[in-house]
Amino acid sequence: MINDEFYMDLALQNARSMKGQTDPNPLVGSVIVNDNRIVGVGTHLKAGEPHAEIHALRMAGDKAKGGTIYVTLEPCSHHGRTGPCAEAIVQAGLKKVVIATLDPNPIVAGNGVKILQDAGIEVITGVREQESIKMNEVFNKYIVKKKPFITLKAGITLDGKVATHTFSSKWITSEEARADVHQLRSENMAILVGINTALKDNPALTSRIPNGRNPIRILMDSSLKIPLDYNLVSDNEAETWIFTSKNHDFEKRKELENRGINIFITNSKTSVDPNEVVNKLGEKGISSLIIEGGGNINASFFENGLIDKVILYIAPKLVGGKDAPTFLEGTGVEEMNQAFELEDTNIKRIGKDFKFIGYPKYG
Ligand code: AOF
Ligand code: ZN
Repeated sequence: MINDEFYMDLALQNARSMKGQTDPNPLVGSVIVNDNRIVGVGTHLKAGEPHAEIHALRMAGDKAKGGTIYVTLEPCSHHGRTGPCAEAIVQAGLKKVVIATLDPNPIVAGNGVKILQDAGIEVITGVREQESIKMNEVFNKYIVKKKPFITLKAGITLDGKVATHTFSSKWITSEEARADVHQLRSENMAILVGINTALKDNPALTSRIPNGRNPIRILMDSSLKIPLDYNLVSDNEAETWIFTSKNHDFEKRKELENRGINIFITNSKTSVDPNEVVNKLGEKGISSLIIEGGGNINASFFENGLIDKVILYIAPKLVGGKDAPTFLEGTGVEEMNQAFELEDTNIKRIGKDFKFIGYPKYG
């Protein structure tokens, strides 16, 4: 049936297909309907470019007048890199605006709706609200906290291992699951590993799929142990930023900087505090980050309450061995009732493997 949900679904679907190319801006879609006909469709494509509503209004031209516009996010009210969409909607003579969810951006948050209502336009909010909120989980966190939305990703066996006791790890999951990981990388602005993983695997951390976008590679390396011929610092495939401690190797730092590697010196003399890394990335405009680090890095992000989402690719394999590394190490919690619980969970088959998604519940 053609109803508000039908048009909002269309706007949501268009918005979703831009995943990975609008950040740090949100995914936003818009549809204009007049006399039961779609007269304009618009989707936000890239930060700095016109917002979804503007594309739709341009397509509709005169046919927007007296019509209804569907938008997955409250039209903006501010003069940013582009003009306020709420005013453009008023000017175009729309009669009704249907919104999925309000914009959490503090400079908009309800002001867009106010502009529309003050101009006498009928405004309906909450159509497909949960879908829109979920679609913009990254933006919703970043715009309020100015910190990246952090996804912990690991490919594991059924017994939670990331390698055998001899450290053999290629490959745990199937090709299909690995392709999905490359998609995930291209949807995130940055990807982080610790020096132990870098030394063990010499990863490139690039997105090897057609049209894949490489995230910025973040390495936590307190003494700058990364060998100069390793991929992260020699392949020039993507930017690499290294977070180190005050007591790093100064000569090595110069060599790395000469190669265009960005070095951030954190406050500790011996280690790198994940909180400092995350705060700095937020300041630098990084809205999404995947952690693909070994068990200790993963544990330290978890223990600091920094993980927003967990994605596990689980291969139906068992390797056993008490010394085989798992994806979450550190000391671990003491009592079962202190376990990190995941909620809003979902699991689906992907090739021979399973993709598990869950959101840690803190506190
Ligand atoms: C909309 N429609 O399609 C988008 C919106 O830097 P600017 O000017 O692009 O502004 C970015 C902010 O505008 C962003 O943080 C969010 O609040 C809103 N994004 N709003 O009405 C859109 N992309
Ligand atoms: Zn706008």
